[in-house]
Amino acid sequence: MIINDIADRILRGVETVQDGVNEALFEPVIRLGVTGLSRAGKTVFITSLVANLLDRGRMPQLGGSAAITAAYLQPQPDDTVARFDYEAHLAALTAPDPHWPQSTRAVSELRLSFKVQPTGLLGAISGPRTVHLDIVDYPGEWLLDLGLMDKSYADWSVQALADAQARDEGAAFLEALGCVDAGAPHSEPDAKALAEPFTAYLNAARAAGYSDCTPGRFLLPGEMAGSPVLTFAPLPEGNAPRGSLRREFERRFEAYKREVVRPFFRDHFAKIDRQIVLVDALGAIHAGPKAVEDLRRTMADILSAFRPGRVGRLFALLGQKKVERILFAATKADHIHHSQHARLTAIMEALVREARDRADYSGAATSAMSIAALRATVEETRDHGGQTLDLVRGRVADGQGGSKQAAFYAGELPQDPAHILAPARQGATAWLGDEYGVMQFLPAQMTLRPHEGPPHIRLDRAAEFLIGDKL
Ligand SMILES: Nc1nc2c(ncn2[C@@H]2O[C@H](COP(=O)(O)OP(=O)(O)O)[C@@H](O)[C@H]2O)c(=O)[nH]1
Ligand SMILES: [Mg+2]
Repeated sequence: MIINDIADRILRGVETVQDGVNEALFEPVIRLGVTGLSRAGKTVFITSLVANLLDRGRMPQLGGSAAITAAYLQPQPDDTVARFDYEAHLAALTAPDPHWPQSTRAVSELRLSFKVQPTGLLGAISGPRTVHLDIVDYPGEWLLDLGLMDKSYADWSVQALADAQARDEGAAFLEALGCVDAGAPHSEPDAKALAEPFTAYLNAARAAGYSDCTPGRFLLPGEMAGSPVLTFAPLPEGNAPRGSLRREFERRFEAYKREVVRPFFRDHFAKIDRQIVLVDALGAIHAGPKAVEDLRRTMADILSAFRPGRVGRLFALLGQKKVERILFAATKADHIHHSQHARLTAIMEALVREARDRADYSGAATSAMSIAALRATVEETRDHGGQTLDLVRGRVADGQGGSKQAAFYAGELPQDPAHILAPARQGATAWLGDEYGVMQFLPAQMTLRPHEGPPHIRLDRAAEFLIGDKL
């Protein structure tokens, strides 16, 4: 263990020195983390961002883009991380019958390189320089796991059981809990009899719109499915004699932190310079006040993962870059008419402000925006019983394998974000008055002109915030 650690540090040390030299002297590297819970829109975001950085005709707000003379894909620096399958995802979105890309559930990476012609005095004396953008896609579920690092099994159990009690989806797991004596000697069937309903509960809670469903790897197990490190559950306080189920679960919880959370931190999270967190805020609003309240809590958890002091304390040995900018972006803004965008942004801003306060966060610059990585709708205004309604129209599945056009009114977001956030905090179970809908649009058919990427909403502003200063 210790020898491993030292070897690890030496390796990283070497790497860091090299990185440092490369960056200072030759070619700066920006590592952009893209995260969000599953289905938040990471894959679509990266695909459209890359397409729009390669062909910059739709990126007027990316200030530095004027200086970019060329952009191209290159082999990524990390040989053991999956490559983000950009070509396949773009082909899905731009096919004659476009469809959303397949969902992916692990880390992937892509390197985009720019030739940038410096302007002004520097431009006159130096040639173009190269800037690398390494985009790293990782599940938000893993990010939330970082919060487990400073929790003991007992602390985590208290919180996890309270969550299960507060959510309807927790009932079956709590019932199973009543049937097992955790102080009795551990047997694997007993362990499974708890871990299985617990995992099912986490998945159901996630599907119902709850954001905080740790441990995240229970939702996205990959090749660890069925292993002991994913076969445990929270237990109420009680005696834990040697060899008991409680003792074994505690041990597995510690193994989860050591074998799952820590490597993620070291190999991916610690190297990020800039971060975008994609949030399906419209989806949470649609799911109801409890989901919004959960999102509010989760955003504070996410920010505290980036808190410099905290990470320093826990992982001082592992080396951590300072994240300089974090953007919280409400995705899928093409589901609502642009007259509502400012309101959606205001809700995101309120959430971020609260998260900063709650997490007592001072560090990276943070910002909030509403974006659509891929615009799938057009806007339309219709008369409806003497009232004008601002709608969006797009392709939806017709239920027979084909598609048809449908217009949709999502409901009106309140001018004052408090009208969403306050009832959520006060434990309301449904919105008063307006209900908010979400529709599943398919990507629109598109014909791209030369030098233009796919249509989007404010993707250029997002890019400007994240990397504009480095171009
Ligand atoms: N209308 C619209 N839908 C989107 C957009 N981005 C994502 N989606 C929807 O969200 C789903 C999940 O997106 P994906 O990028 O796969 O999410 P990931 O799990 O975070 O990688 C897609 O299949 C689309 O249905 C967008 O910009 N506009
Ligand atoms: Mg994905």
